[in-house]
Amino acid sequence: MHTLYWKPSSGSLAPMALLEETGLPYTTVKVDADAGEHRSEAYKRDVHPLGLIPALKLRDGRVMIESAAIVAYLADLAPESRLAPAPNDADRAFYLQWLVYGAATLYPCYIRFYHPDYHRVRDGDDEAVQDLALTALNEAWKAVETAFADGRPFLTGERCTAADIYIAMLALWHPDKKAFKPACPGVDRMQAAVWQRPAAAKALALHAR
Ligand SMILES: N[C@@H](CCC(=O)N[C@@H](CS)C(=O)NCC(=O)O)C(=O)O
Repeated sequence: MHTLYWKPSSGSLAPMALLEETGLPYTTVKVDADAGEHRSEAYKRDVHPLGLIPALKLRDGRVMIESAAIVAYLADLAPESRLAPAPNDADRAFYLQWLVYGAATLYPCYIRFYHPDYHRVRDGDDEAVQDLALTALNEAWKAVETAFADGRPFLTGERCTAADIYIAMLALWHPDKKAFKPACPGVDRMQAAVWQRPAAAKALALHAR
């Protein structure tokens, strides 16, 4: 049995959606971030060394971190869910590309935007940090939109993969939904399709505050 450490409105959404989609048995630990539980020495020692969410305790008791890695791991663990192209499928290259792009390029823009204090060098920096983060975020989303130029419903083609679920989570966090929709219509259609899936929708409902 896996155990997901999660909190509402956070990067545990995609891992939980994967657990729901795959039907793998799991339990959850809801981290009381408002009380600072994730910053405790015990949490950093036993769960996440940086005091972040999510984390996944594996069946053997070890704990893995990094939301995209958790998503990829779960998709591979349940091949019958067909959420990960097989290693010998050329789509696998782009599946991995978008998963890692989400984690390495989009996610950090959000952290800069929503936590300008983490990047503050001097008092009064926050607005400039947020402006730069939003510009970088919108540039980064433009690149994702190119995947949908041929009208395909999902990032790698006709089938929803774990990368779509991950990117759909990140699309939800955009601070300007009104501007995002017309700027990235392909991403917007894809994310709406992801959240219509009953299993993903269950995780989304739990993550709403
Ligand atoms: N690279 C990490 C980032 C995780 C992360 O930044 N999580 C945020 C929530 S979305 C968090 O735990 N923030 C708590 C804090 O900053 O105190 C991953 O993808 O798992």
